[in-house]
Amino acid sequence: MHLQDFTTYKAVARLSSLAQQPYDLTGGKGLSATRIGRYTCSSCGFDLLYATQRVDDAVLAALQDLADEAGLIAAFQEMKQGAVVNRIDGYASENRQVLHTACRDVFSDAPLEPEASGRAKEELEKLRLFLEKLESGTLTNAQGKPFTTMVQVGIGGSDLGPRAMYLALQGACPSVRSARFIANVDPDDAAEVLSGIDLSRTLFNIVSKSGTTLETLTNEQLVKRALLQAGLDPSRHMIAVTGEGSPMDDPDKYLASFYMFDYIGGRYSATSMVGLVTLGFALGIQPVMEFLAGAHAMDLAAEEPEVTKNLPLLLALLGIWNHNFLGYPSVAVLPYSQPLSRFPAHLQQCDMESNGKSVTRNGSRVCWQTGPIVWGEPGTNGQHAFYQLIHQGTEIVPVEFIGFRKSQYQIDLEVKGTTSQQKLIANMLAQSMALAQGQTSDNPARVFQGNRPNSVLLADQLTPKAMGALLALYENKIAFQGFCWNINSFDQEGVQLGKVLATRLLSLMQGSSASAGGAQEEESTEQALLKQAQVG
Ligand code: G6Q
Repeated sequence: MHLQDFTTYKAVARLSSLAQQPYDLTGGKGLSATRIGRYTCSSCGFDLLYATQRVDDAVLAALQDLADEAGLIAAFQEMKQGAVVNRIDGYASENRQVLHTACRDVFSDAPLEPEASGRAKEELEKLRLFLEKLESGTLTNAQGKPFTTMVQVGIGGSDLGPRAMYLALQGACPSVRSARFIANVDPDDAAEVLSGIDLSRTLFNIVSKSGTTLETLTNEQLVKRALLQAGLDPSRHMIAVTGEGSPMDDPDKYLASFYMFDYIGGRYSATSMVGLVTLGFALGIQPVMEFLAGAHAMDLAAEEPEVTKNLPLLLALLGIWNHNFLGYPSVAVLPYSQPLSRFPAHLQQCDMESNGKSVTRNGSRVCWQTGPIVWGEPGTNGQHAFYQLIHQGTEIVPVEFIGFRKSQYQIDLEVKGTTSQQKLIANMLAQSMALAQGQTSDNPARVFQGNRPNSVLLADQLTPKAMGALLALYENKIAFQGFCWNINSFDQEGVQLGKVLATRLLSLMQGSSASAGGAQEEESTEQALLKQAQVG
């Protein structure tokens, strides 16, 4: 695997010079029919229309050179084959394999990493049997009634991806069962969820890879108390997903237990049991398998060496062009699909926790930009909110639009000659054009400068298979960018310091200052803060 500084690649110098005069999208000829036809990349049911990016053939050729020089495809293949890529050379680090792709490499007899895929298959089989028991009525509540709700209790990677996937797919697979989520240690999160469900028909799915996360363990106690107060036996209403050997790995305590493994990062765990148990409960095993098949297909497509034929690699390199060469600090992911309402939040974690890094895989400080700020909201709602800045603000925000030709529920109405779905897609394409082409006017307030880079990702319908492919598309995009920037996309040291300080503050709140540094004559920063905030 290459461990080379980003700035040392020849293609980087070439791209820097091309960035002095990027392609002009404005005016009549900027977006010709030929250009729209040529700059489209299709894979796994998705079409990426990227004529609205500020690229031309010279830029695409240089991006190809960058991918080749940096050995991006080889790095991705090594990751899938089980190389220890979660590490910083010469320093203490997690020092692990990165094998979320093995969770979906379960369809052939010769998976790339047989051990990890074998374990994934075992867990899938456990899930299938568990769901069968629910279906057949072998597994019921104490009154013999079926469970109708699953509440997933987990945070970060144990919440964001699973929640986004469930919301994305609940409309695609009609079911009598549904899911809710509790993540925040804010007691109002649990209180709101608990107040709206029938506890006697609920299974709580406690999800924590480490089995030590403060928020999740606290919320586990909260739901346990709620069950006891309702006269219910918690051991009949709680299941767990955790790492092997974690403090939560206690099968006696739970009605059922599933494993996830240390080579699957939290933010990459939606296709492990962390995401699949709740999805399986709410949607059934068949959609789960289709979801995995979609993700696996995109993992295979990501091995294509030609940039313009490899959707995840192309999206990654367009992102690098906008961020490192055109200098735009953020990227907005704007799904024109209500079911994808939490997908930007998931990507925010997956991308920013992965690529928000300042040291290389050799431990030296980077001297180039790494991950961008990622944000987004569903369209068309966003159009009535923050699009003003995207069109006319001084900050240029590259946009990744995502849309589907058909709605999920297929309940629609023609009003004034068009359906709601047509209105939705017309709006998305209109935004893409407006950002790229802009508009001239005698009135300065009505000038749209244009040249605001964006791309449109389109598929037929948001099915489980499409969702799997979309998830893997972004996971692989993020991995490619991390390899290119020579950073470790798979650790998250940056979340540790806050946790340590919160523990110190909590011990002060308990009246024990021992862990805050022992007896001190002067008030510590922690004590002063608590006093000033009046929460001590
Ligand atoms: C993700 C991070 C982080 C993690 C949560 C929950 O990559 O590691 O968001 O998922 O902190 O951790 P547990 O699953 O161990 O409770």
